[in-house]
Amino acid sequence: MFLFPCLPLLLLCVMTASFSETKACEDAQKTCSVVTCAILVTNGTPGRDGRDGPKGEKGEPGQGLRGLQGPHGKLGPLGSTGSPGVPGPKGQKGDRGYSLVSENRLDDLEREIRILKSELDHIKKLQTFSLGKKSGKKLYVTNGEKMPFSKVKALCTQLQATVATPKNAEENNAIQEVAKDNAFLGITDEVAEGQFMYVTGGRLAYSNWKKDEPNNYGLGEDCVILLKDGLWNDISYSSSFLVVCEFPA
Ligand code: FUC
Ligand code: CA
Repeated sequence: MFLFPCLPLLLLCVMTASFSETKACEDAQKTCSVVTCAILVTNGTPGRDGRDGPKGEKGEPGQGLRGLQGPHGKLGPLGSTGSPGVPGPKGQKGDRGYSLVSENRLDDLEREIRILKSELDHIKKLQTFSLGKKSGKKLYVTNGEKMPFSKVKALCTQLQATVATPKNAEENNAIQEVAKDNAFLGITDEVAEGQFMYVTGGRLAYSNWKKDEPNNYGLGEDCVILLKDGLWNDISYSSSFLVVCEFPA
């Protein structure tokens, strides 16, 4: 029990031993002769860590769980061209190539077309001149024949034209000059009696009826003729009158 008073001294001795200060111990021994400090100061406290050694060799792959797959690496360099593949199946027979003969024939045809176009253009000019065709005006043509209205319609349609139909006084005069006789006009009231319409469709925009006409005389009159004096009379479709066809302006 008499050791207790010396305990703090011994602790101090241990704490300072690393500095090889045996002096404190010697001092302590003077006052606490029972304790031998020699045993307590044999090993000093560990020194500080040394520097890191050289890097060791790469270890063996670990045995733990595999981590998640990392991102794709960079695109590698282009590989060398592979060997040619197996030839494909034989294709269909191609078109006949242009031989020198057919090429010359094509040139001949093109030259002929150019000449024909030029001749057609010339004939058109002669025709419009001979028929008195005026620029921007409809062309009225007659062959001098007289026939029932149904035949007049059929003939004009065949010529890609319509039956002459005056839409104003000027056109009425032009038809009168061409006809010089009673001629059918492209106007009828066959759909509704008394309601005269254009054969091409639409109600009348202009009329030039003779006095007391239209009168739907006799068994009925659904067609219209242009009289020599330029006035109109309703007439039977079965009677024969001059055919005058109208061509667009
Ligand atoms: C007048 C005309 C008729 C017919 C008859 C002979 O009555 O209105 O359309 O031409 O004459
Ligand atoms: Ca009449």
